[in-house]
Amino acid sequence: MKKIKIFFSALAVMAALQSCKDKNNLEEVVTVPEPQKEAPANAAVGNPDDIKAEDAAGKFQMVKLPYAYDALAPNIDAKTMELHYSKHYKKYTDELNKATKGTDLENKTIEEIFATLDPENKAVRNNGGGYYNHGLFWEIMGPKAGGAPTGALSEAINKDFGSYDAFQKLFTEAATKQFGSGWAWLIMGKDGKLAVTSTANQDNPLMKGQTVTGTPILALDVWEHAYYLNYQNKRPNYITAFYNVINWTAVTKKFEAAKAKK
Ligand code: MN3
Repeated sequence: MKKIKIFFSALAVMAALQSCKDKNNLEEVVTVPEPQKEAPANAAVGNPDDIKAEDAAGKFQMVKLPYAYDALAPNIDAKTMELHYSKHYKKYTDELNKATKGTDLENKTIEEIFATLDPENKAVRNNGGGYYNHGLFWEIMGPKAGGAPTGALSEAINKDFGSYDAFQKLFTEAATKQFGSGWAWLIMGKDGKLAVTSTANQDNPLMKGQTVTGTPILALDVWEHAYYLNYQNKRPNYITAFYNVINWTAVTKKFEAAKAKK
């Protein structure tokens, strides 16, 4: 009988402890939510597929981001990608639609617009550049990418620069030395040869009046908005990280398309 009593007492204590524990758990669940503090610094905020040009019937629509905002981390963090795509890129697209709507430019492709560009038309120059440059930038990056190109592109790089390392040195220099905002490019010139160049602001090598012209096949955005959240003033570190996310398969497609037009 004594044994049974002790057994039941023990059960009662355990039940009391359990209920106490449950209360504590409940309290934790209720008081815990402070998601802002808990979330990792580079947490993605949204889905790129939800972002569309303001003017759904506009001539220029956003290129679909072919991966999630956090797919390029840690090389390019999710928050930077989210802001860059959903705010900056969207703004260029919206402003380009506004600047071309009802004009004869509305009937031209973006490449045709650049070929006959009036450099004084700042709205089309800046927003058209921003629209095209970013569209290419999204396409030539990807997760599980990087390394060096292969096949015909690799051969062309070796022929026109001497080696992949020599190309990379030139491209890094162009991206590093571009003063202020701009872009670094790998292009195919009219002569069919590859070349490295850089442009200021949202200009690009397709625009009439640029010192070096050609068809872009690789682009790197060196505006501070492209790296400042993660790299602050250390642009060289961002450039180094960019090589880890170059989708050489996509770049090779751009290269083949440029070659086919020659
Ligand atoms: Mn940008």
